[in-house]
Amino acid sequence: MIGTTITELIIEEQRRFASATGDFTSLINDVVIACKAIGSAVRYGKLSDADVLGSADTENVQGETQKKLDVISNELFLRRNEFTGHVAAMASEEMDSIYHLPHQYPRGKYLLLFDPLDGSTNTDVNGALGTIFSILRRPEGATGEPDEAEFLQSGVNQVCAGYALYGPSTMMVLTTGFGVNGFTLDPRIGEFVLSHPRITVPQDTSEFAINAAYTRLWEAPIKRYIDECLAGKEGPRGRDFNMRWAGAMIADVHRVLSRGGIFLYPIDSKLRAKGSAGKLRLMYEANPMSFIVEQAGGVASTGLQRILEIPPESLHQRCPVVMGSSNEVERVVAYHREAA
Ligand code: P6P
Repeated sequence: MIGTTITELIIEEQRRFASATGDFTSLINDVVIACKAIGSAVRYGKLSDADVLGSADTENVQGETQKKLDVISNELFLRRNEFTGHVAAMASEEMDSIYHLPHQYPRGKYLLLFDPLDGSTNTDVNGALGTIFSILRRPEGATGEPDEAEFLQSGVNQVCAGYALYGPSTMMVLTTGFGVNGFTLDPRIGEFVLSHPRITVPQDTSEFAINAAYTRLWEAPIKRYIDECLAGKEGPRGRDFNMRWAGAMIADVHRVLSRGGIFLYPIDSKLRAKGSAGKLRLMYEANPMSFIVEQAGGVASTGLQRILEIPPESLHQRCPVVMGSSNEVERVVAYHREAA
């Protein structure tokens, strides 16, 4: 008995729409294959003669030194999805501008955005890392070759968001707007099988995730929230808190989805001085993860507004991120309002 695969679940959801053509299901399948291939490269990288875990001699648009796996993962996503006729173009953290399909391939109705290897510095230390993807539809009436403007849609327009987590087990977690389901890769059959149906985030938590090395740079609402957590039982929260920081957003947010928690990557004085709105990227990190967290009953905010409602102005723009257990995120939002 194999259990429910991603394809079966997506087909079940597709049947809700009489007009569905199967394109969407097939696109998800192509994304799943790309994630399986990336997972394999991550898992066996050091053993392969290509030694894919080293650093490439290149930088990405973010100015970050790319790992060979960053480049390989990006290539895998492009190759798997460029010829199928389901997407009209793609956008990646690893590419300055949108990716136009080779002219001989048909254009589809979807736009695929992805961070092919989030947390790639964890490859050096055998830490967890993953792939994040987001699917938008082309704007109504759009024809011909897409341009970047077509991608600049708020997160509420996503038709699908998901991530692959390359940890002790390889998992995929995704939503198409009807809740969140988790699948575990069964290496015996090479399929992702439903293992965590209808994931929901507990409303309360005593566990926060933030990089405390930046404490001196935080703005007042964040400092207040974390200080109160650190004050523990004797402090205003009346209970002790725990802290975790995985160095990969997917790993931290997956833990939040699994047992509750609050993940924070706020803006700080150093980022502000650089004119940056945050560290994490809106289109292919914050938006897909926010869609998933909200579909699981959590809250995803910048501290000042719902992430999914941010009107994008550029493909690689960044934003502050506070997401997870609703009662804790709402408290951080309240502190921002009071400070304002
Ligand atoms: P820091 C990984 O580079 C990433 O984009 C997120 O996945 C992760 O949460 C964050 O940056 C880690 O940032 O400043 O702790 O290294």
